[in-house]
Formats: sequence, structure tokens, C-alpha cells
Amino acid sequence: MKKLLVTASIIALALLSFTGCNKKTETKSGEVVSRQTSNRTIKVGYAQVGHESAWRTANSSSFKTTMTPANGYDLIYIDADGNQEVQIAAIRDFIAQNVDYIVVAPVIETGWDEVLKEAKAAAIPVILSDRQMKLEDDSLYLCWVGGNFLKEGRDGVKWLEGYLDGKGLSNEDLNIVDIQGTLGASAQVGRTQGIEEGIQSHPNWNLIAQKSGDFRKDGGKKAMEEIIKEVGINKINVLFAENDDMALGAIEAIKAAGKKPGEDIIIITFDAGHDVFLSMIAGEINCACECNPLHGPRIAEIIKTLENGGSVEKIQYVDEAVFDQSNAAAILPTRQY
Ligand code: GYE
Repeated sequence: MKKLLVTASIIALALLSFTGCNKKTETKSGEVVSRQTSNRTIKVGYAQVGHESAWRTANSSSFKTTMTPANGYDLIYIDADGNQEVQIAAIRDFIAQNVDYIVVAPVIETGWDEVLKEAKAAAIPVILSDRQMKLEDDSLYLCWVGGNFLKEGRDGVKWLEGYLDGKGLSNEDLNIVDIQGTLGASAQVGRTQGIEEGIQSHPNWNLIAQKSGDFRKDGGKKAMEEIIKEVGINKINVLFAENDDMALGAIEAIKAAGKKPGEDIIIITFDAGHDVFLSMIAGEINCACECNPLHGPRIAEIIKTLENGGSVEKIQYVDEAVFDQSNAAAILPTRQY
């Protein structure tokens, strides 16, 4: 993985950013470092996506329980309820309040250049958490930490290959439906690419429906109801649900249509939260590809490193595993979310 060597412009930004008791300087290698000259409260503005899923709730609480006054933080937390405009307004407000760091979990990938330029002009470092941004200039943010969504999607495909192989079904025709996350969110983009690659490389796999459920339980249920109406429940062999909440919503629609989730329809989901472990144990979900939401301590660690004069890697992927019915009961007691 590439070591973070932040460009001169960010360094200039960083040099300006601490007029109080903290100073940022540039090393010979060009890394951004900061020198803490006294203890201070660090003011962080966090522009959160919303509260659409259990994953998001766990993510929010990991920030709120980490960035406390007792730990030396003043956290300004904004829940944008899935609205990019609200996030942009929140970032502008953080700039006006002259926070020390801005953290953003961007609802979608595009449309951030302007406001990040404003943060840069105000010399406030921006850290991305969870989803990524597509920017014309990557020096507009300091670093990103989150899950590898394309790998997660590919992991789901690999699991399905192994499962079919184990059952001697690899050569059977397979009809797959994909319930997608919020369109344009990097978690959707990566996971959708993963399953689409899988469809491409298996001539006997057919993608018979693809619809967004916006990463919400009711969205997953509605998308599944519509798909069942369009293609007929008997045609569906596999549900690829791009997060847990949508899988759990879709299960309600599958049951209402008289089928057994996990038996009549193979279900693969993403996040691997507590409720999905219970569903795997109950036999209703087959596979969960993990996406770890506990970014609060990771971002705090990054900030601490910067405050202590260290450097951080630009792109930081979190390790993630794949679980299924064979190990769900044994693993559940070890889960933190
Ligand atoms: O999978 C989903 C949430 O961006 C990784 O957003 C995150 C996704 C997560 O709503 O449950």
C-alpha cells in the first residue's frame, strides 16, 4: 500500500491550520506532520450519511463513544439523513466554526470538489471515512479509511462459487437478483461491480433483476416485492443484497410470497451485523460478507498520529472476513456489532 506523501498544497494548508497551541510542519520527505505543543481539545466535525442501517448506527456510535470530551474531543456530529446537500451545508458550517478536522462519510461519490476546495482554503484537513469520493484532485482530502467494497462483492461471488461447487450445482443455470444500495455510493458501486463481474465470468449465471433499496430495510422489502411481481418468485435462485438491512427486508417479501429464504433462495448479504448472524443461525441467510463499521477509533488514531507529528497512509482498507451458516453460531459471541 502506498505511503501517504501529501502534496505541497496540503502541506501549505496544514501549516496554516493550527494557529493556536498546535503547529503543523513538513518533513524532508514531504509528509504532513503535526507537532503538539500542548494538550488541547480537538474539535472534529463529522458529516455522517444518515441512519439508514444497523451498520450506520454502529458507525455513529463508534464516533460518539470515542470522540468524547473525556478523550479530549469536541465532536460536532451531523446526521444528513441521506441528503448530500445537508452534508455540504454541514461541511460549510464546520469551516465557519473553524474545526480542527473535518470527517466526511460521503453519501455518494461525486459532487464534492467545490466544498472541499473551501475546506482547503480554510486550511482544515479533511478525512474521509467509510465511503470514498471521486475528486478532480485527491489532495483535497488527507486520507480515507473504510471497507474494500469491490473485494466484498468479489468475496460474495467466490462464496457462491464454493457453495454451488459443494452441492454439485456449478453447471446449473442460476437466476440472480441484485438489490443495490444507494446508487452512486461507493459501497454500492463496488459491490455491484463484484456481482456483475461474477455474472460476466459465469455464462450460466443470469442477472434477472437489479433494483436499489437505498440500503434501508423497507427499501429492500419494496425492491424484492417489485422484483417478485416482475419476474415471478419461482424464477429466483439467488438474492445478492448489498447490505444486511435490505436482505432482512427482502426476506419478509420472500416469506410473504410463500418461499423459504436460505433454502428456496440463496441469500448473500453485506455488513454481517448481529441480526444477520441470527438469521444465518436460523438458516434464512446463507452468507454474510463483513463490512466493519467501527471507524471512530481508527479516525481518532489517525488524528492522534497527526497531532504527534506522524504521517498516515492515504488509503486505509479495513480487514474483513466472510461468514456463513457453517461458522455463524461459533463466531456470533465474538462480534462487536
Ligand atoms: O454497508 C450499509 C450502510 O457505506 C459501508 O452503508 C457503508 C454501507 C453499509 O448503510 O449498511
